[in-house]
Amino acid sequence: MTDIISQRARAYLAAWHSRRPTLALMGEFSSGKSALLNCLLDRRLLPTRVTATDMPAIWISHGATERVTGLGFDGHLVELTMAELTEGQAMRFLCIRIEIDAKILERVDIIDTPGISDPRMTTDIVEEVARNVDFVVWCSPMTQAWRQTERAFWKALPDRIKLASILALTRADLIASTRDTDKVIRRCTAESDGSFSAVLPVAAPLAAKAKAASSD
Ligand SMILES: Nc1nc2c(ncn2[C@@H]2O[C@H](COP(=O)(O)OP(=O)(O)O)[C@@H](O)[C@H]2O)c(=O)[nH]1
Ligand SMILES: [Mg+2]
Repeated sequence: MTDIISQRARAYLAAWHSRRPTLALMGEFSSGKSALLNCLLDRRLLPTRVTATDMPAIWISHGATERVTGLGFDGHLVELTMAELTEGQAMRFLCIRIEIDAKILERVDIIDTPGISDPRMTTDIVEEVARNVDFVVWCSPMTQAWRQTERAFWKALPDRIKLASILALTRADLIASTRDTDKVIRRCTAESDGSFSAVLPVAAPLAAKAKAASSD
């Protein structure tokens, strides 16, 4: 399915981009994007799954009251509820905008993008988002990090955003020794030609546990 992104839809995305610095979570499906997002927001906003998820780009912004809006490929806006999002309605839209009251969103908008290797999804929206975004946190599972498909997609993105971006090596908790962790970090730093500002291990379950312990 390849829907054409209309000029009107593009104009909405550009207007949203101009409001705050924006960070996009990118990577293949099941690379830990939504798990990391939930950590950053300190709540379980989006589902995390092993299989490809039926979700378009999700744009999360600060808002005092919760509001969910779908942006159609033709540029029309539809008010939605969170319940409708989980009912598979989301795929009718190019992008879903969620406004919620989370601390981090006072500083930065966060976009959770569809996995680049999901055969059912077009990567048009990921490329469209990349055009305006300020920086990317590229998620790649540490157990099979920085594959050829990821490298090719990354290479094609604008240089402007690359140097401010981070390679997050997710599922770091599944690597047994720090020696092995260091080895993967070194390999990924070399194979990304130093194009990221940092290559960092990320362990979503440990982050969630640490947060829970600090708020006890
Ligand atoms: N052990 C471990 N599992 C993770 C981590 N991050 C994500 N996962 C799991 O990996 C699967 C895919 O994660 P998800 O966030 O949905 O990936 P997405 O498709 O990129 O959004 C889920 O089963 C998550 O629970 C992590 O840091 N450690
Ligand atoms: Mg996801």
